[in-house]
Amino acid sequence: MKLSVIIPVYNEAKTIAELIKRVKAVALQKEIILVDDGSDDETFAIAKQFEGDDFIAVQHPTNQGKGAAIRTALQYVKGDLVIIQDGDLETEPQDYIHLVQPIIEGKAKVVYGSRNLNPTSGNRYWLYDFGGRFISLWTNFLYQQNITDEAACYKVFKTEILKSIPLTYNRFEFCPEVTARISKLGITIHELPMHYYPRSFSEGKKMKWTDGLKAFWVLLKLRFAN
Ligand SMILES: Nc1nc2c(ncn2[C@@H]2O[C@H](COP(=O)(O)OP(=O)(O)OP(=O)(O)O)[C@@H](O)[C@H]2O)c(=O)[nH]1
Ligand SMILES: [Mg+2]
Repeated sequence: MKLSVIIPVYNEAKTIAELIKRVKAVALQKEIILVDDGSDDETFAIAKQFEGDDFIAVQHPTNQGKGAAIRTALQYVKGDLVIIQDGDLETEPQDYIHLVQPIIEGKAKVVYGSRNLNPTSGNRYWLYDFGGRFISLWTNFLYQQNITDEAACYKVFKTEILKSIPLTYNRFEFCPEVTARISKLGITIHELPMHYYPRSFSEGKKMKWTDGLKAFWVLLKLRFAN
């Protein structure tokens, strides 16, 4: 099975070269699709240098958001499975190898990484940690899932499933939207531990606490509407 790694990225010039090297080093059959989302820094120029058979980098002329970048990337996907990879160094791409296993073995259709199932995960800002756990409980309550980390970046899908659901939100609402729509298909989300090395705002973190409020609302809204 071939894995398509989608990297939606915005202003990550400091980390993107190292991240691409780490992703390329993962010993799986794969292709990498990077979408630069109108960065103001050198991210796209750096990414372009890695282009080759297994790697393409495309660019949005203006910043549209993570969800919009993932939608653009999906048009290029040719693999059987898709994983979302952030453009920073907070995660460990070698985790792909165990995250894809339940799908390859036919035991799951969707697998999420969980920072909370990994006791060695680094410490996050408490508000983000608490907010993330709360959003996971909210997901379980609304959608009868049993997950611990709804907002984790590593989400693996069978390509046909991800392509079959509408993705309508442009920004960080991608996570709650995809969780809600997958759940509404009756699919159980399988979770496995993932590594996490959190960065600070001064190191480039971009999510705001208000993105947590948006996630709360999107999960509620999509439970009852389309
Ligand atoms: N395409 C796109 N990606 C973005 C945008 N803003 C942030 N990103 C990317 O989204 C990813 C996640 O952003 P972060 O700020 O690191 O969020 P995070 O710290 O991983 O979030 P938590 O740890 O879950 O709180 C990074 O790879 C960013 O480059 C954007 O406007 N467009
Ligand atoms: Mg991050």
